[in-house]
Order: sequence, then C-alpha cells, then structure tokens
Amino acid sequence: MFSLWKKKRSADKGGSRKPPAKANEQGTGELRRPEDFKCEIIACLLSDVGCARELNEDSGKYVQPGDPELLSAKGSLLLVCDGMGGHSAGEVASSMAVDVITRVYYDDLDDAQAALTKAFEKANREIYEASTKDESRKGMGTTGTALVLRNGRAFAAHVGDSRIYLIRNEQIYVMTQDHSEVMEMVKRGLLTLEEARHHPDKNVILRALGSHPEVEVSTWDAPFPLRENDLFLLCSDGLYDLVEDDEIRRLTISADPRPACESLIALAKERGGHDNITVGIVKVLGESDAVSKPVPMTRELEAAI
Ligand SMILES: [Mn+2]
Repeated sequence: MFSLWKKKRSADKGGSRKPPAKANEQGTGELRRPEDFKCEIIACLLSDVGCARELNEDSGKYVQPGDPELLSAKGSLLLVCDGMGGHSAGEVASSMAVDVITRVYYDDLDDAQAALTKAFEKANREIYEASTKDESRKGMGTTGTALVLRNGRAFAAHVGDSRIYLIRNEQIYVMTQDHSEVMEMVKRGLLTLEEARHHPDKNVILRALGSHPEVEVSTWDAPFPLRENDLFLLCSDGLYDLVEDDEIRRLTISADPRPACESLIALAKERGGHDNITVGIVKVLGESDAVSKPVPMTRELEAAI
C-alpha cells in the first residue's frame, strides 16, 4: 500500500489553467545524431522560502563538471527536492537527497541513466534509515526530480510531485507525471486536469524518497534528444500551484535563466507564496555559442536555503 503524504499547504488559489500539452513530444527535423550536437548550456537555480512558511524545506542543486571527461561521461545535473516532515525534518530530508543523489550519481561508473536511478534509490534508503533512527525525524521524506543533460541528450529521474517542463518552439510540455492522488484520479478518468488543480486532496502525494525502504523511481523510456534553444524548467509545487503553465512558458522564454527564475518566483510570491518555491532553468545554446567558449570550470549552484 502507498502511504499518503499530506503536505502542508494553505488555501487553494482560484483561476484556471489549460491541461498540459502532450509530454515527450520531440517534433521533427532533427537530422544530426544527438551525440554530435555539442551544445553549451546555461543554467540558474533559485529557491525562496515564500511568504507563509518559516523554513525553506526545498533544496536544489545544479552541477556542471569542469573536467571534460566527466562532463562527457555524466553530463550536467539539475535537481529539485521538496521535503516534508515535522519540525525541520523536511529540510533534512531534501538536503540529504540532494547530497546523496549528487555524490552517488557522479561516483558511479555505470551507464548514466542507471547511475541516476541508483542514486535515487540510495537517497531513499539513507533518508528512510535516518528517519527510523531519530524520533524527531520520523516520517520525513522528500520529492526528487532530476534532469541530466549529456552529449546532446536529456534523461530524468522522478519521485513525487516536483516537475520538469520543456519549452520548445514556444510550446510548453510537462515531462513528468506527478505521483499524486489527484493524478491517479485523472488517469482513471475520474477528474479532469483542471479539476485536479483545485481538488482538496491535490497535496496528497503517493511516492516520496524516504517514506519506505524501497522506492519506485520514474524515468523516461529513452534519452530525449536535445535541440538548440530548448529550455528545461524544474520546479517544486510552490511554483506551479500559483503560476499557470502558460505564464511559466512566457516568463521562461522572455529572459535568460537567472532573471526568468527571479520573475517566476516573484510572481508566485505576489500571489501569496503559501509554499516554498524552487525553480531551476537550463537553456541549451547552439553550437556556434558553444565553440567560442572554453571548457567550463566545475560549476555548482546550491539553491539558497
Ligand atoms: Mn512544496
């Protein structure tokens, strides 16, 4: 049986939103092999406590290895985790997840997708064990949503209700399916996506890292070929609860990753910011931009807590 996670949230916001477009749409016209597409990426990751909470229980990290061999083998990683649990346990769970996933992913010599899944499973076990050893951390858990860009392809791992969006050719696609009770009802035809958005149980999630000794990690069926100007956005529910998909699309394409992250967070706060808000954006630049740049130093960016 699934255990149900009730996430602390205040009253719902009104308003409507369109159902997301079909995920995993790749479009046409990709003539080169993706591994021949030597793209450069720029990224930003920001996290904000919001307007109602005392603590920021979200955590996130962006890692771009400076070592060309490691970059080619493992690529760049963007990760968002939204922790849950009493006292400061949610904070502990999400920051543990970020640390364990990053370390295990880059240390593992296995195939990159397998390494990412393993890293999630390891984080699950470590958080679960920590929660059983300390009464104050009992029941803690976290979402985990990771995107890796490597040699012209993207892949992902996902547990919970943080999300990955893709913006390509000015269209926005939701690339993950929330592991939530309302999403199950949508799949069974009991709710529309719009009804799910306002459902009283929309904050009940069915999977979390750390809630059980084992976890099922969702991944994409195949690596996703990148195209120049693709924009990926990862976020916690503190953003998409208050900012519609079309607003996310418009603000993300209207500026570079940093100002775009800032304006998305500002908009969520303007609308009440009832939850912590974490947003990470990666932008895929073209080859001409990439060749003019030297090999980067390792860049690590941890979302501010
Ligand atoms: Mn949240």
